[in-house]
Amino acid sequence: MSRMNVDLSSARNMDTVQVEQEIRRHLEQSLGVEPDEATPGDYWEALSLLVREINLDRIRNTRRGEKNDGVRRVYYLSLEFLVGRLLGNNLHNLGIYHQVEKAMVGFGVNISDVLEYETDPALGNGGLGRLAACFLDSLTTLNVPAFGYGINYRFGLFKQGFVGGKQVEGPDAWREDGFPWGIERAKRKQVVRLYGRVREVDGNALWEDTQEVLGVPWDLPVTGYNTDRVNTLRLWEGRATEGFDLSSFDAGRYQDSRFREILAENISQVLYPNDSHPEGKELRLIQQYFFVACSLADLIVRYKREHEGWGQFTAKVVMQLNDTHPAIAVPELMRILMDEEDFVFTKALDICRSVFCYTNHTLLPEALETWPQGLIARVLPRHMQLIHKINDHFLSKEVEAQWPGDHQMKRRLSIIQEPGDPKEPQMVRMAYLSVIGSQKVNGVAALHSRLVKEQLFPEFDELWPGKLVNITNGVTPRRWLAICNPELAALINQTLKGDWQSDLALLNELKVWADDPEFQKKFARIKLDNKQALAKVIDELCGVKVNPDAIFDVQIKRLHEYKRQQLNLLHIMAVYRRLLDNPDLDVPLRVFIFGAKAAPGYVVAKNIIYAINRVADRVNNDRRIRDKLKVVFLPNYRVSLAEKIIPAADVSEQISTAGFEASGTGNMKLALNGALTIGTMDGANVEIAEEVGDDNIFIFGKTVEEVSDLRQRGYHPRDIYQHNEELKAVIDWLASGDLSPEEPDAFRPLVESLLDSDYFLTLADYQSYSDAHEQVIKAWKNPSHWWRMAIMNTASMGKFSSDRSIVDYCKTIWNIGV
Ligand code: NBG
Repeated sequence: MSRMNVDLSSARNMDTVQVEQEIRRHLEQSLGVEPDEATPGDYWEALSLLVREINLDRIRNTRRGEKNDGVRRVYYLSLEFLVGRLLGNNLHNLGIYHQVEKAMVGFGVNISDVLEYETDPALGNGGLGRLAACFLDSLTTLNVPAFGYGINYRFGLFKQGFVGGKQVEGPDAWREDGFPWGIERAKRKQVVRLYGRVREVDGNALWEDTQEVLGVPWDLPVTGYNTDRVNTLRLWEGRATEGFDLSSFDAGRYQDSRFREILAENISQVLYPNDSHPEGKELRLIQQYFFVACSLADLIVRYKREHEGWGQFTAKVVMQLNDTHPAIAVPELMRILMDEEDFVFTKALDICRSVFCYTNHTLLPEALETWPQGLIARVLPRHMQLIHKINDHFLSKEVEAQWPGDHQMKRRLSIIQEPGDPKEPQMVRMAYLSVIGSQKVNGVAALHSRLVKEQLFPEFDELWPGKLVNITNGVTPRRWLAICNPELAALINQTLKGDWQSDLALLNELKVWADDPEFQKKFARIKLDNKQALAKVIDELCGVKVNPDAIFDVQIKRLHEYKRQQLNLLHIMAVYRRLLDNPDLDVPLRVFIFGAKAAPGYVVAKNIIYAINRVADRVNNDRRIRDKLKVVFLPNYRVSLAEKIIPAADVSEQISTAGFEASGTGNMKLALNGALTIGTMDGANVEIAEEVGDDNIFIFGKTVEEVSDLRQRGYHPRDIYQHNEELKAVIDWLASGDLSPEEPDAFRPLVESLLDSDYFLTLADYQSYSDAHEQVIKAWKNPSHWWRMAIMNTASMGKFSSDRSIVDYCKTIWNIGV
């Protein structure tokens, strides 16, 4: 391949002519196609190869600089990284987006068609995975030396389709057609051991008779905004060790050697599709250990290359455990330090407690991971021993010192949970292991962190004051405003001095324009353009025509009863009935837009999707209501779809039961793009309300305290149902079979869940929610008021940049100067 004509490290300075030459070079010489024959897919590939070339060059420079400086690095360990499409983001970060856009015009190709060609790497479920991706973006932007470590799943989160309104899941082989961003680094492979047994020899533990699998790294370069640094997201892929294991083959143990291959090939096959509910399967535990073992071995090699001895380890390495999924890293590092590096137990534990930090993302009891003790003992026998050792030390020394002779307390804080029923297995509480093995533990929004202290880990907070902290989540303003909403970004650029993309607090200066009629007009015009674009997407995906003048009311997030899509649905059904009762009702046009995947085994969640689709079908085809109401459920919600919906949203539904949504990040993205929140006092909504002010948000529903009061008094959803005529009517309608005559009992799971337990207090918050929607309508009817509120929302989102979150992590947790 001929050499590139420009200096790679200064891609920022490339002009349109140079960019055009480079694209041509890749088309002709990398792909062997003539520009006039090239498809958008060819252009996508040529551009991706160009960016890859630039990134590789910068990666070398970055590494060289780091080696010389002996830097402290952040390692972000996460089973999920929902990075989204990479081309647009990289071009933007490299500062050549506009040059490329112009060059493409020269080729007669529309850049958005080219960007649209890329498949989303769906390596995550939802908020937790997307947060990891925003954090990598900000780490790089802030020039923090960092690695992400995770798994290169062959199949990402399933593809969602609807058949007759019901969710069907299909495989997502996202990199089958080639993915130029990944760089395989076979030479840096690691060997991971599993199963086997532990033998004590002279006081040393030998882990023997193990099955071995290979982890091969696959690197994604992570670029940042306005920096030449390129960090690395290193994703591990499972492979069988070379060839057959002849020794076991000769011995006739063919099964054993096959087993190893099957095991290795399966490890990185699929992402578990569960959000806020762990799977508890052996393969999932193996995935966790596999990526942790590869990552630790890899970072220790890097450390040893740069430093003599272990003396500097805690100064140079910090590992963030993204939820408890990588918690097995604690005993793994103990094993390396004690069994391979001759550290004594207490010293090894000290090291763990300096290098590990743990982020908690949920309070849902069923979402807090536990593993049967017997399972860990079988898959990772040495690790189970070490967990016991950590636990014994913790209980007999640390808990004993704080609460002498308190056996109840020891039971309560033990990593090993005793079953209520002796027939049930003992369970290993991964959250406790993470807290005990870490330096700091953080929640992801102020309210959530308070509840982590008060409800989840009060004893740990008493034992180690200051260990539990809060870092409120954030989102990258590059992807979630500059790139996904270019018109709004341009308006802000014209209005503000300074670079809001690297200092989002600057948006605050927009507030002086909030009442300016001209500015409002421009802001509203941009929203309308974005809504027109989304209306096209809706027509393509759902076959429903929606009017861009309507209120676009959006709920996009995983489907879960605590997030309460069912509350939204009940209200929509009520609105429909009101319109049937009085088609002349003076209400604005409304379009309710959903996007959500349900875990394949979550019956009620799937039932809610089906109900929404059935109601949508009915509403959208009912002439009597004269298009005043439309309901659409966009299939296969994912990052790239979010980028189209968010800039077009007028209303953002953040309606979880108070105390259940740890933070939310969609709430931030939507408000940043000028949508008004209708929400409960939950997660980061509380801080959003604080920033925008009570006048610029629609808050409803029970607070955390009211929720727990109500529960204590005894909650009876049927009483509410009996006393609220409208609510009763819509639930009866759901139960009647009218919406799915061919299957009259179809909505029984949902109806029963609402009337019999209603654990998430949907009915208790219904009236307040419905009233809040009346306030939304009132505000919409006064456009200057509405656009003032919308502008105030965009202007007030400075706090929610993931750059701010990362600065907080650096200061509060990682001890890194930024
Ligand atoms: C999710 C929470 C969200 C939060 C993200 C990122 C899990 C276990 N938790 O509220 O539900 O925004 O984490 O912190 O996915």
